Amino acid sequence: MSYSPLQVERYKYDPKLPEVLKGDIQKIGINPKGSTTSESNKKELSELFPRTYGAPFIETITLNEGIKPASINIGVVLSGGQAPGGHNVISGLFDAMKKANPDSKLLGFLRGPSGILENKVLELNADIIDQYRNTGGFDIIGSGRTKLETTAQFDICEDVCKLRDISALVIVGGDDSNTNGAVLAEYFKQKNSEISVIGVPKTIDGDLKNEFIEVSFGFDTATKTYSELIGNIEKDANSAKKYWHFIKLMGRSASHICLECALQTQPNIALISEEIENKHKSLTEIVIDMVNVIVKRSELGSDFGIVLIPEGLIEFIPEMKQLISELNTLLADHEDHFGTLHTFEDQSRWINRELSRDSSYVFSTLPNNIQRQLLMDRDPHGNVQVSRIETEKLLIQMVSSRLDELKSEGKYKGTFSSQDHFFGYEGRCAFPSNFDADYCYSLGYNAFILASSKLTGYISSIRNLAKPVKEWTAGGVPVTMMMTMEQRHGKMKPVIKKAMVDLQDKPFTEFASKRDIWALKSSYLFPGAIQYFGPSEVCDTASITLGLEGK
Ligand code: FBP
Repeated sequence: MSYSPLQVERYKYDPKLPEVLKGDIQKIGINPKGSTTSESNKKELSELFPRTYGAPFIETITLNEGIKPASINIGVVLSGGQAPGGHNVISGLFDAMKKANPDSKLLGFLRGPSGILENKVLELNADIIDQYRNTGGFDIIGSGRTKLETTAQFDICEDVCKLRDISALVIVGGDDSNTNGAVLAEYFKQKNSEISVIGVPKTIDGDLKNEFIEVSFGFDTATKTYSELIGNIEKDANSAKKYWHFIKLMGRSASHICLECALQTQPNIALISEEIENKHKSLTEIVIDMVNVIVKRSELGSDFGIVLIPEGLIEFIPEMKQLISELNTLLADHEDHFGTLHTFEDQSRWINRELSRDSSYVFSTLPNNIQRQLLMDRDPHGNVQVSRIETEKLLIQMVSSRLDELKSEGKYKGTFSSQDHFFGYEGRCAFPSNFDADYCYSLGYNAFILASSKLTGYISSIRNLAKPVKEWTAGGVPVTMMMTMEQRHGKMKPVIKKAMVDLQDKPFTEFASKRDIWALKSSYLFPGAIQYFGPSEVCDTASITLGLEGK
């Protein structure tokens, strides 16, 4: 095996722990603080989770007396998309459990939750862990998107845990995986099984956050990686002065990534889906706004610029949302018939007949490539895969034809040349920033404290993150406390509410107060590559969003 020089140096990095987790592990314990309730749907949730609802909020504290924990086996699983820092969650968990009792074992389920169902396990020892410390990716045990949600699956989980003598399961995942983890915890309790389930908040998207989870891990590194790339493109654009770069950024529905990258790089235009939905902006209006900026910049002598587009934009534009919803229903209800239509022409003729008048019109106005993308394979839930719709190209095409019209009317004299980009996978497996390395290590370390205290249905929570690491606090939050009921696929389900960009909160208002200046002037900021060694203000600072939210 050969390693890059940076990988060798990162192996030596000793992640910082908050003061409260630093002491003798046998003296670190928990301080339960009264019972809790969910923010809404208290009755429904307390009925759905009779054994875990209302569990106390937990603070991790230093005890006066030490207790030597018995050895335990813990199972760990990585669920969903990769996010930088996952390996440090595992190494933090491993180090804590080995310090507490060297006979304890950490068992990694392979390739995500399906690893539990298929009983595929790798025992993680020091030699393996050491190869993955402070590195990106989830390749230590792999990840997957299988959902654990049926009773039959829960029974297999229980059998496999019993077979492996596992007394705690640590699920590293996003809102869905943590919700399912809480349902599993409730099920285990109902069956009088003592296996505890502890979650760890992961997703680059940044939408798993609330009063108790300040940020999901991976957001910091992913946004810094994208911002480096955007800054480089800004430099290029400002040097060549000939291209408009349309950059789509991953992040699924919420625009947190796009907003953070905009704050870090000060582009000319950044679209925020939540604002577009709030203002009911149509696709045409979005294009007109963009064209206005392009024309004004051109009049100032700048036929170049940077546009940031959130991945989920298309679903927030009212007429597109309606079209997508009709398409999803049509393709689900007439799957067999649709499968017999082999050419795109036949498909679009049939679609146009079946859609409502408004949606049929919207569909007909879209460029051919976008129409094709809208008819592509659905995801496992029967929904169009929005991340595969090339919104950046759609906007370029629409902006370009509007500019042609203006040119023919003598209202635009510039030249419009464009480049499109999509940054997503590029940021999901970067070496975790020092922030994510420290945060994830602490989350994993703390997950051990919660698991060994026999808590279940909790999520590991490290807070006060805008402060230096030593001031971070640690504890556990009952997952039911973060839940609400939402309609999913026609049924009311318990879910952890996804955090969307709050248009009243500082990250957005700060952006909104500056964007008109950024639109016309080239006020680009060049964050450069993530720095792992050097002055703390360059290496250790958290995201701008976290700082502005000031939690
Ligand atoms: P998670 O929510 O599972 O963390 O995944 C986030 C994400 O990176 C989204 O930003 C993106 O839309 C999606 O995963 C892509 O999924 P896939 O890796 O399956 O292509």
